Amino acid sequence: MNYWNKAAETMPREALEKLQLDRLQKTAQLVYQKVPFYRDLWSQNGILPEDIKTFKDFEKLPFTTKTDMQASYPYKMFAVPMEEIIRIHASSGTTGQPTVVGYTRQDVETWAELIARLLTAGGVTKKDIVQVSFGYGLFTGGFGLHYGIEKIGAAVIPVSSGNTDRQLQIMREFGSTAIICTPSYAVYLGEVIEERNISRKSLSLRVGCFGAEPWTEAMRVEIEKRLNVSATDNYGLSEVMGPGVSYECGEKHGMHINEDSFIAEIIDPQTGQHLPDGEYGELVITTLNKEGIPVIRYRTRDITALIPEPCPCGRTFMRMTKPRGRSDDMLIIRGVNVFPSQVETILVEMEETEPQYQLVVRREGALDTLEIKTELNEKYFSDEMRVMHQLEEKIKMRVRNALGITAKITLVEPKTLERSTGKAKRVLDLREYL
Ligand code: DLL
Repeated sequence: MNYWNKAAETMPREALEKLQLDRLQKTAQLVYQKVPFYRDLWSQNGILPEDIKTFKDFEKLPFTTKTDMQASYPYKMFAVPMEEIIRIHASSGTTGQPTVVGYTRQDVETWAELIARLLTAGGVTKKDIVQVSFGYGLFTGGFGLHYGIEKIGAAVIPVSSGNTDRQLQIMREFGSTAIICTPSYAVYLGEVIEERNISRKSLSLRVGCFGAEPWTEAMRVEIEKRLNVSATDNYGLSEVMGPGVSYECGEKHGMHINEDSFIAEIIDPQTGQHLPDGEYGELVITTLNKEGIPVIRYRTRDITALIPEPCPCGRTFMRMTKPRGRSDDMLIIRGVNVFPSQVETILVEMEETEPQYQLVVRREGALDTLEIKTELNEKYFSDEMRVMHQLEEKIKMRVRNALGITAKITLVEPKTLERSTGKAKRVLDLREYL
């Protein structure tokens, strides 16, 4: 079994829970003493850090939200003086004010360790040449992965995002054996490889570690085929670290949460109450060894479920399912909850369409409407309106059967929907809220 840190990754649950409680108590003391936000919030609720003696006590702590992080812009959540901070990143801020995060030297070291685990689990070894096509910058993807790759001793190519022809030239001429990017960019790379008639033999790729956005099992099959790699998923978010929160092993069935560094909880997003293992809800994360910005019970807005069964790989860290998307990405169309990933599964499984799509939501009168734009596979293109219409009807039926809603299907020509070199934008919500 390919572990990076066998002792940590296969620690017996009892020892792991003891370690978690110990680290939690230290983190609670730290934030209470150093971060006014927590001291004020806990005081209002009559809580002292020494009250946390068990995991049940922990559940009394108030949640931290994205809004709290934004209100602390830029440095008010930091638990150490600036002289201890050696790196600053920020979330993209697509939903309002960006959140700024700071890392101490120890945080950067811990981060590299957690990334080394995900790379190793995904099949990367020191012999690999790893092309990082995540953006290097305030986004945590590029630099986050970079230090973990160096830690395991592989050769990192920090090409960053963009310029697809150059990416492919480097991939071929430098002999990249591993690729790190978003799954949507991986699909695009595959598409351009085909378009340029680049022979698979001229490429040395064998593994791909993808993350930073939701993607389906159907998309994995597509990427593995197009890039000729073994593809694994990994998850994280800037507010609690960046990449490195959870990662798939060779089983490719759920992502192991680095539980020596994080406590994961699943709550009902409406009531805030815990949900039983296996039920989908909002993921809440507490950091256990962060120094720069420790966070307590951070509401990620990501919808996932915990998989309590032990994994055949031997890791004892609990797994989470692939997130379905963020609770704020969930569309409610005429009362029906729709995640873009559900549409993705339908489209990717159909031969007639390419794995490229966009969902457009409008309000017409009092009704919400959903339009699904998807690209036609070249082979199925027809000049006959009737044939195209039949195909649209076929997709419409599948969507209706799977999701219970009627959508307008628009087939567009191959390669006409916008490609992203980072996170794909799948939803265009044109509803006006009065
Ligand atoms: O996307 C960190 C990251 C970089 C993770 C590289 C993995 C690889 P943010 O930009 O703060 O950080 O965005 C975090 O992206 O709350 C999820 O909604 C989504 N997300 C991240 N990874 C996955 C994944 C990085 N594997 C937000 N599956 C999170 C589904 C993901 N969604």
